[in-house]
Amino acid sequence: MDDADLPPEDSKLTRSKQQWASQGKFLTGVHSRPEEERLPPGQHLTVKWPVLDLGRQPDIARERWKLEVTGMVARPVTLDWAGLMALPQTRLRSDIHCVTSWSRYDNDWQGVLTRDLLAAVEPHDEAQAVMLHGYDGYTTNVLLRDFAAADAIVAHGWAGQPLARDHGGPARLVIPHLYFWKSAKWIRKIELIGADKPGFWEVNGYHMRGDPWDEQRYSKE
Ligand SMILES: Nc1nc2c(c(=O)[nH]1)N[C@H]1C(S)=C(S)[C@@H](COP(=O)(O)O)O[C@H]1N2
Ligand SMILES: [Mo]
Repeated sequence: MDDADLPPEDSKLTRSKQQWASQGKFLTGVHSRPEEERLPPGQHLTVKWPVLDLGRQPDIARERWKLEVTGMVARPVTLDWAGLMALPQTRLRSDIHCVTSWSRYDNDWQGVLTRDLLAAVEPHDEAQAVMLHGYDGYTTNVLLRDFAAADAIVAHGWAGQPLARDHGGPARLVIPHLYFWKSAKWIRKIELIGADKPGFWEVNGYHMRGDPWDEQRYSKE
């Protein structure tokens, strides 16, 4: 029988729609799920980009800036600005998740992928973790496999502009899949180490790994 001969309320489409309504099909399947998956548990969205640090914002001109990549590597390097620029340059977009519960979507970074840095220095097999050092004396630790994530970047540009000093310019690390305290600003030294050991916040009660999807905020759960 042709659906066009029936009253609309008995058509296949009407019956399907009634079924979808009773199942809540589009409520869970289409509308809310993508949002829930993008924002980690306990986080809220912000549009502005807050500034968080220890209160010392070093003023390092690009001409004076240097980045040491050292430790358990075959070919340690000290990059000056020209050296950083000579490495492959990448643009990518990622979200920020700060442990203080704000998240900010769609940050456009420009810089050098950590994978490209690692390819240049050739890590030893025994290297398991990385200590990141800022010009302000800040330190934070990450596992080498987190440091080497495909979207981790030493960023010198944000939204098409040079990275501002208060956000860690001339250059900072960005590791999007971990809480933002792991993303060291004013990066001065990247040190590959054997066993993982705690940096500044990790000594002060924060988690060694800091995965926002597992709410790894503090060292005591
Ligand atoms: N060198 C350095 N890096 C740092 C910090 C710092 O105090 N010094 N603070 C961390 C913390 S706790 C956060 S939340 C982010 C904040 O980066 P933003 O100021 O660009 O938002 O930087 C991280 N990296
Ligand atoms: Mo933070």
